[in-house]
Amino acid sequence: MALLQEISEYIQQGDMNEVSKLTSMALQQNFNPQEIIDNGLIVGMSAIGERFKRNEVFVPEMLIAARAMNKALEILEPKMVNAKIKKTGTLVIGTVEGDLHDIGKNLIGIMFKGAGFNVIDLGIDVSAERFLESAVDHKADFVGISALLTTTMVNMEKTIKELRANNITTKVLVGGAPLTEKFAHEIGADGYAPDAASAVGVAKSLMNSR
Ligand code: B1M
Repeated sequence: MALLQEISEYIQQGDMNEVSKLTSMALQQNFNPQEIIDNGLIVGMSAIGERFKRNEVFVPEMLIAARAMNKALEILEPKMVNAKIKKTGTLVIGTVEGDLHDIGKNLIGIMFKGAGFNVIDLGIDVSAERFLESAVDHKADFVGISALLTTTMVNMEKTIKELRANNITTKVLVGGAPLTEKFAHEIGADGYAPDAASAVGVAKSLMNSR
């Protein structure tokens, strides 16, 4: 079986040890980290999501798959981040209140670190007040908010309102599978990125438009 396909299979089985071993092996075989993420890890996560929808697997299986993917990202991160790049700005990022999904948010964080940003990761289930506090404390250039549920994406607007009510003009970038550009615009976000590959580009174009 091809290596990336094998990674996807072990993600679905939630086998963290095999996923870690094969991810390291793929790096040794000169696979590009992005290729490992897109064609191995994310393929596996999407497959488990589909199986969840069909009631073939349940929350615990999704949880162990996520744990395996986060472990693989830890292995890939040093290859994607060049510590010598001059710092270009600060991003405060978190998953919105009520939402526990962190893989997409972690990937966005890695991409921003890779592009030379200082990244403050507030984790999951982050309240509007915590986003505000951290944006002020770190003089953030960007606040990044991630949501994976249709039931939690509405909480993004609450965060943006909290920032604006306190006269924080920091650019807000939103993303996550259920979002659309139209929704992002409606809730007052400055930018929307559909995936990790485009998020840094969106942020940079917002910086240039200041
Ligand atoms: Co959940 N879950 N989950 N889950 N889960 C989904 C999201 C779901 C689509 C599964 C399904 O039904 N097919 C569904 C949501 C349906 C909906 O609302 N539209 C769902 C559900 C229903 C639930 C629960 C309600 C299940 C339950 O309890 N009955 C529950 C909710 C808990 C909560 O959050 N309050 C739940 C729980 C969980 C686990 C905790 C078990 C686990 C998460 C663990 C973790 O993250 N550490 C989990 C998982 C793993 C998934 C799936 C399988 C995988 C998510 C993932 O990591 N994808 C997911 C199905 C799927 O996605 N196909 C599913 C890989 C990741 C790289 O992609 O996060 O989309 P993603 O990130 C992308 C883009 O969205 C974008 O870039 C990223 C990289 O390209 N992006 C941004 C993300 N954030 C961004 C921010 C940006 C810009 C771009 O700017 C700031």
